[in-house]
Amino acid sequence: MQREDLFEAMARSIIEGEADAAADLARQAIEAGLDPLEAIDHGFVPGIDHVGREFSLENMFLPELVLAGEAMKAAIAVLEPEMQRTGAEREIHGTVVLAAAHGDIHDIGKSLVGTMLSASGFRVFDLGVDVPVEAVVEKVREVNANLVGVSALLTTTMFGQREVIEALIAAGIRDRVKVMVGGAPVTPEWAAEIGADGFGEDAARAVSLARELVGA
Ligand code: HCB
Repeated sequence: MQREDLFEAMARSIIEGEADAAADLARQAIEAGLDPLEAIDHGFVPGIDHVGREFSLENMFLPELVLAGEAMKAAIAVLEPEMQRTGAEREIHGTVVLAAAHGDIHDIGKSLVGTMLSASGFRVFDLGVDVPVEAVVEKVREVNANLVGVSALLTTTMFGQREVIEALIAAGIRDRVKVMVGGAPVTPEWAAEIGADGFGEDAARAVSLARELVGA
């Protein structure tokens, strides 16, 4: 299959919520020697973005959103070991605590950022989704993290990113840790407004930002 056809089929597998087809196309991408992140960004992400748009226009509904999310995860599960393998580095650049803001259960993008960071030489502690602010602060202390990544996909949960920063300040450890934020509704302006150290537009940019923030 040609590259563009493969990308199109990937997007379609997500739109149709076909997890098996998505996983199969991910395997084809690996066999064709495609960069896994390129397959995600040019193949699968356009599919999930389409679903998001149709959902907001009420042309698609929650069950379709769920199926699309599952298909996305199936594709990433196939590509993940390949990302780890191709990015494997020995030197540890820093320790990152990752979390989806409290109230937010979207984990696809955050997990992708975690995979890419760990493949790029960061020790990653992914606390998962709907994470209370206190749990982030506690983990930062416990593992002596020098970077925190907070993901938010909802306009309502973005405020949780600000709360994490406020809690780090209240705990007296804000100066020891850099904070990067990301997620579909997040902008560089929002990051600046809440006092974050940076905004990661996608997984690749989150990795370069992380390196920059820890001076690696
Ligand atoms: Co969800 N959802 N959803 N959803 N969902 C969104 C986010 C909407 C924008 C769809 C829409 O209306 N257009 C919308 C939010 C609207 C808003 O707030 N303005 C929405 C809604 C409304 C909801 C529910 C409220 C629906 C309902 O129940 N009625 C509900 C909320 C549940 C909750 O969190 N409390 C809900 C549920 C779901 C699922 C469970 C069905 C499913 C998630 C499955 C899962 O994650 N396991 C889902 C999905 C799949 C989406 C869309 C379609 C895709 C999200 C996604 O995975 N994108 C999304 C629409 C969209 O964003 N296009 C829609 C792909 C990843 C790769 O991109 O942006 O997440 P990403 O991550 C990037 C990037 O942002 C950055 O790097 C990542 C990798 O490249 N990044 C970081 C992310 N985090 C970072 C942290 C850092 O430190 C640095 C960089």
